[in-house]
Amino acid sequence: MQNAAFVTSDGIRSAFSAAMSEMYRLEVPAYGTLLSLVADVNRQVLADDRGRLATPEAADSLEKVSQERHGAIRLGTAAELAMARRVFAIMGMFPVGYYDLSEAGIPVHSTAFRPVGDEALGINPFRMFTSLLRLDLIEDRALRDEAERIVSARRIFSDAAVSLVEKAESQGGLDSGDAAGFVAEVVDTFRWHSEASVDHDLYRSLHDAHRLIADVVSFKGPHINHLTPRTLDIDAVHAGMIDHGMVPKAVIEGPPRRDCPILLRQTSFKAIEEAVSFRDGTGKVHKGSHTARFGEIEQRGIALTPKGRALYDRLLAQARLEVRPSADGSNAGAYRAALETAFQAFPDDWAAIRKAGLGYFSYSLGDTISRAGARDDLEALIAAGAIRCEPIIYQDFLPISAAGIFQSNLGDADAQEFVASPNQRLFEQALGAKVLNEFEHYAQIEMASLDHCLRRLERSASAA
Ligand code: OOG
Ligand code: NI
Repeated sequence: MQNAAFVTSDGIRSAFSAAMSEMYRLEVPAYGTLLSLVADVNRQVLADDRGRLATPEAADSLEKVSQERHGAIRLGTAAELAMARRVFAIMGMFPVGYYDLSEAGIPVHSTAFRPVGDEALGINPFRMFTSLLRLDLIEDRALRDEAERIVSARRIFSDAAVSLVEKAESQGGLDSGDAAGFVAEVVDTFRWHSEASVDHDLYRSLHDAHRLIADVVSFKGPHINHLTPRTLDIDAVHAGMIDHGMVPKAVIEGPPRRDCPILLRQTSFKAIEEAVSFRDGTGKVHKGSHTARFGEIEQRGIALTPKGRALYDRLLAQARLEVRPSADGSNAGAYRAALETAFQAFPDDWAAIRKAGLGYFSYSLGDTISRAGARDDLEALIAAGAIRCEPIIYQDFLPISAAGIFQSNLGDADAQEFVASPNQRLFEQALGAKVLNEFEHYAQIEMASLDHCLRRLERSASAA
């Protein structure tokens, strides 16, 4: 039983995401512009009642619909990742999924800390896409050692943050004063630093090894690199960005626009160039710049089963083989067409998706009471209106999309090749915990909802 004086973990997460949003709007004004564009488009969609078509989720209030759904940070060491896990646990966010980005030329592997369970997701779905730098992928030995030395020496979480984590863990929660202090300390961890912690020469070498390495190693802390509100019409927001002075990435990542949305579609405005000062050993200041922070939007659809996901992966690969989206957007139309053509092979009808075993659904009792209860009769029960089904929304991420988001914000020119080397075991060792397997998780939700319905029907059948 949680002490009544404690703030719930959902409450702490909500306060955290609101405070992050406020900080980011102040730090990156273009992000504030993006938020108002998203709110305008969402308002329009809800007014047109296209919302029901655009999203399988029931329409929430405009404010809730348009809230941030995720952010992203990049960490430098196993110790930082392990501490981040403890910090996020206090906000009811747990590591789900393993994403290997080395395959796409990005020297990181990642997870998403997120709320698990309908109730928590309903209160506030904020997730943090969290990447761990893989210095093992830097070829230059001396540079790798130096980068390692720098990140190992820094402390990204304040003493106050760490002691509040310990306090929360030992007493099982935080009262409102401590919770507010905790949120302030954690938000501070993800603040931007306009002074680099390395000199400009080292920054250049790190940058030449990979821009992402410079981004992680050159600063005192892991600045939040983007936040992502939810939109009900990603195509409209993408198109509207230009009119509002933002430079959108060339293409929307993920599946094409469909009647029955699947997985996740996302796009962003490109990272802005920000002034940074670098101090050398003699105290001389070099004025330079760094490009890392951007704003993103997302639109989610149904969670796919392994079978559905394999089909998605195959169709995406097919489209990308035909047209590889180029960074300057010159073939964006051709890419969109290739994507649409490829995805004609993916059923665009909820019943067909369900019957083919491509997506996860949650089952609930319908209005009609039926006497039947056997699992084989599921289709008959659905047809009779005794059982209703609804798509389960995908709450996770997609590695190829994530790579596209990383890439377009690192400067598209210098895409690099690494040997794909997923290493979930090493990642979990650093994290100090196992990540939840997202497919197993969705399957469990589906199964539990179905079991619940069938048991209720069986009971009412035997009572009749
Ligand atoms: C994370 C990029 C991945 C997403 O939405 O797929 C991501 C990063 O740039 O650090 O946030
Ligand atoms: Ni993102």
